[in-house]
Amino acid sequence: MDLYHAGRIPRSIIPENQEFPMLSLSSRITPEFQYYIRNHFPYPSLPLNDWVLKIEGLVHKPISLSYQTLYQCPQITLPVTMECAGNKRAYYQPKTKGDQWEQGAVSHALWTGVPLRTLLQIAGIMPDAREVIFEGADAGERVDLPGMFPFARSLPIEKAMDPDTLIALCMNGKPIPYKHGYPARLIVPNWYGMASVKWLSRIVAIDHVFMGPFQTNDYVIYRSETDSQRRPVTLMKVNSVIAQPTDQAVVRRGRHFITGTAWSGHGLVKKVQISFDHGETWDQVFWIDSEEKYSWRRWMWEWHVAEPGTYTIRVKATDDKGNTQPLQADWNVKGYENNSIFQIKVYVE
Ligand SMILES: Nc1nc2c(c(=O)[nH]1)N[C@H]1C(S)=C(S)[C@@H](COP(=O)(O)O)O[C@H]1N2
Ligand SMILES: [Mo]
Repeated sequence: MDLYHAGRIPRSIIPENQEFPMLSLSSRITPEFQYYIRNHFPYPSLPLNDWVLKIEGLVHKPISLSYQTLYQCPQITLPVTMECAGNKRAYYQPKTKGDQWEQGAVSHALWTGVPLRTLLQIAGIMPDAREVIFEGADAGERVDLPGMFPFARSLPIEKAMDPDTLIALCMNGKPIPYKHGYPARLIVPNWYGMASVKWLSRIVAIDHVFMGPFQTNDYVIYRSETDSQRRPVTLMKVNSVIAQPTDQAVVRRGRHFITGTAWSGHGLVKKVQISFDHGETWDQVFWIDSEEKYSWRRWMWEWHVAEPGTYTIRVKATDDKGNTQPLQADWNVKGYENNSIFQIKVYVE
């Protein structure tokens, strides 16, 4: 396996935020010790003996599920690439407020759990339910509003009833690590990570639009404070990264492997292209991984370079809906959804 066990890259200490060390991308599945971590609050303390998952609101029979009961429900396993909406924020010009994530606020794991839909059906979801709220056990203050808030997010009822929206209990075949949401977290394939609420404690079906601050203040795209065209962050945009070599690397003439990965929340990744001439011509890279729903695909390019000089390498991904990475992503106040074409400079000596 890995020769070099690079750990996560810290972005903030409390709350704990850490990147996946993209440079050491060596397996499709991110090992637990490298999977990125994104928290809004300090970790909650959750004694498992007392833990139950409540399902209430617009349901005929509100229920409280113990860990054991959940575990006994039929489960499925899905590979899911999860990216934080703030990934690559550090590359926006002008810079925006918030943790300066480079390219590692993204990871890939196998998640095993009970389809949420099964549980909503057991509780008897009512026909007038429009959204479902998911509340985490972590809570704290915000700088922009008075009071205490739990981390809570909602999904439209259609996404909540999608057979692949999971109440996950296991990550990579083991109970979910504490930092990733033990005992149970939501997994919303194809959506940016904020939707996948960790340390789930309560699920509430409602007939209106949820207005919690993690729904209406954060994870909203707007281009200025007065922008009237606001929209919520939902599906992950098509995106890619170059894992190796690193930007500004100095290498010898000869043969080098350029490697990376690509994903899209809108569909399957169909193409990753590489350019050495400022985007004039593009070549299709070679796949390391197969095409798989909800999954990133690693790729590589064997680069033979005979001439010393400065080389600019660009990579862009395209999905099966025809979405492709733009030269310049849509800048927005909160610095979300940066999927600009990735570019590095390499010096050959
Ligand atoms: N309860 C809770 N769930 C949460 C968060 C949080 O702060 N609290 N952060 C969200 C965000 S913004 C992301 S990107 C993912 C990160 O999941 P991870 O820490 O397992 O990588 O969790 C989401 N779920
Ligand atoms: Mo996130």
